[in-house]
Amino acid sequence: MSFETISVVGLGYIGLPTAAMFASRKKKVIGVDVSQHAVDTINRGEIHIVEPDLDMLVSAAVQQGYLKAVLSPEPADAFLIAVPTPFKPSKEGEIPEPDLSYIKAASEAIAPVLKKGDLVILESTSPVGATETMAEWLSELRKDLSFPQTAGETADINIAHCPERVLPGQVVTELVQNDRVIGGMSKRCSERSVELYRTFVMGECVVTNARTAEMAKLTENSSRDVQIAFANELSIICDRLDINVWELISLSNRHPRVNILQPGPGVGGHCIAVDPWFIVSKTPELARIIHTARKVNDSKPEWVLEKVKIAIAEFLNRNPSKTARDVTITCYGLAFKPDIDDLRESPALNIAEKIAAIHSGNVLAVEPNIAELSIDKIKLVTLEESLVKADIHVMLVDHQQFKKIKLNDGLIVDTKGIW
Ligand code: SAJ
Repeated sequence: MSFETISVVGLGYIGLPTAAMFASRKKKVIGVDVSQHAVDTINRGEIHIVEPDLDMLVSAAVQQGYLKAVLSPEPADAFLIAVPTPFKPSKEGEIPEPDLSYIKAASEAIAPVLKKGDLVILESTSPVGATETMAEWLSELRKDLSFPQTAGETADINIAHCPERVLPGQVVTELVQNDRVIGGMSKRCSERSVELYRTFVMGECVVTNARTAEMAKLTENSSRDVQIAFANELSIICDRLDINVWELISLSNRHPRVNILQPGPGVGGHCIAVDPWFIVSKTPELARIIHTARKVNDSKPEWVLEKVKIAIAEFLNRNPSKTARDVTITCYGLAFKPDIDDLRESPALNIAEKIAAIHSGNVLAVEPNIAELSIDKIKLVTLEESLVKADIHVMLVDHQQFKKIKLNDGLIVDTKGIW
């Protein structure tokens, strides 16, 4: 049975591009989101998130009648769930637990419209076992249908986990080009999922089971987190030993089997700083390196703050007639990584806020990718203005615009090694 109508539940950074991609291949796509604003914006052919080339794709899909957004699910042949999986609030020092409430809500929303032959795919990054849990929720709600956990290959509803793995900023290209991990709850579930993704995926669709697919996604992001933690730890060691860590890494990376990543102010975004916790919370006594890496990366902003305090003391030492009130500090970059405008879960923003909280003088920020900033005590300025006014320059994000700067005076705290 082929897929005439495809429903994507959750129209965020992953769901909306995926919906638009199916629509661009002339599939009828029903996007579902709980946000009226998102639904209205998409139905006007516009987008509510920032991602290169997505605006054109969505506008064309809506205009040609292949994509529409709605608040509650309608019948379809395949349902892709792409809702957030954050973690639950936890106390300082506790291991955060994943919050599956959005997946549960999505399951409850689609259950009434499911029919025999439908395929349900969980795309949200999930702890191991979440796909089976979702299948249980659905079977509880639809006792008239059979599901793969009991009916296997003959199930009325097929279920798979196919994690999204695209890089923010390159979503449109990576959705098509990347290989796809397809974790069906049965062979048939995998086969049907491959058939669905083949609609637009040019990369290979590699089949496994649901639990391995869940763990594969968590492993990819944890691997990156551990490698960045190694670089961050090196940067702290090198600072103590008076060695330039960037020179050190570039020398070590000349070895044919060494490939160290880059240190920075910490790890941000909604994925790499979150997903490793899904492994740690499942197997806390076993996930020792993954847990330590999280702690190393999470503690880096505090270390940077200490460096800024030392720079303030150094400035006052050099200028005995001045007080802290007279010292102007600029933070260069607030986004969670270079050349994007996304400030969510950003270590750079976190450091800027911490500086503003402890410093009695002016705190400026240069962030070329945003037009306004409404944070108490931090004033958004142009690069030129900062270069004239700042006494201490804190480099937090290596945006293109900052790489060309030549600083003539002022103290520098450079977390990215570009000055
Ligand atoms: N970072 C460093 N040093 C580095 C590389 C990155 O400090 O050498 C920092 C960045 O500045 C940023 C954070 O790590 O704060 C994460 O950035 P990223 O570019 O490594 O990754 P994300 O979070 O934008 O996207 C990741 C990707 N995963 C992998 O590369 C394994 C992407 O493919 C996933 O789809 C995405 O997570 C996701 O949605 O899970």
